[in-house]
Amino acid sequence: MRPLVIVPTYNERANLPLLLDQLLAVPALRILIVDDASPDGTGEVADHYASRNRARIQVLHRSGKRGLGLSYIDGMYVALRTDATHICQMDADLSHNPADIPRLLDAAGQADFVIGSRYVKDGRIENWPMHRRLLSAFANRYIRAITRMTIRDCTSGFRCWRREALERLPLASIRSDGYAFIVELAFDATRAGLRCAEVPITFVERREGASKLSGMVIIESAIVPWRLAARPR
Ligand SMILES: Nc1nc2c(ncn2[C@@H]2O[C@H](COP(=O)(O)OP(=O)(O)OP(=O)(O)O)[C@@H](O)[C@H]2O)c(=O)[nH]1
Ligand SMILES: [Mg+2]
Repeated sequence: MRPLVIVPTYNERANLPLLLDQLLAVPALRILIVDDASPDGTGEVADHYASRNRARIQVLHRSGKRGLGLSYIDGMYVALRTDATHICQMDADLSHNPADIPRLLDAAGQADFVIGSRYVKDGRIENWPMHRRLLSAFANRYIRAITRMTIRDCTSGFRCWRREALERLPLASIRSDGYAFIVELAFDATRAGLRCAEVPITFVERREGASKLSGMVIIESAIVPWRLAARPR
């Protein structure tokens, strides 16, 4: 197994060192950071770590804040040019625990892609205020009802793809960003007939740095499920 994890960053300077230490503790895991020229210097911190561990850490610098979705797509193209057998994705804010990655990789033995899920048995959320819990729970119900997807946590950004599964997705035609990108990717995967497994995770609210969840992101997320549902089979 040759796993690689893609980590998009925007102003995560305070979280990156601890995150990288924890990711390096996962056996054989290679790390691809995709930074959108963070004003707080996250990109330089990433470069510093990469210069000390070129075998396992790589940094993709993009010019300016151009969005989470496009960061992932660029990262996925780079990942697919390596010999990685499994390509994971996760947030940089320590909401996702690197120590869970081996469980995701394990589950990929019986599935094409695996989601670290808050909404299956034993899944948890820590330190989220009630309004964030309600928004997330509602968003998942809303998306499932409109798109008819059966995935419990379609907005989770903690995932592991078998290389062959990712290769089958129409990455070039994905148009949405933010949470909507995460949802569209899951939708395309289900439409492609890929098998999904969900493993429980404990999601912990970020302690450092600021959330990038904006009104625009929420509006896009409300519209995208309708666009997906209207797509001909
Ligand atoms: N490269 C890149 N990364 C981004 C962009 N926006 C967000 N990110 C990263 O994507 C991940 C998720 O973003 P968050 O701000 O944590 O968004 P969130 O998890 O929806 O919000 P919180 O739960 O409040 O933290 C983090 O690692 C961010 O640094 C972007 O435009 N470009
Ligand atoms: Mg977050």
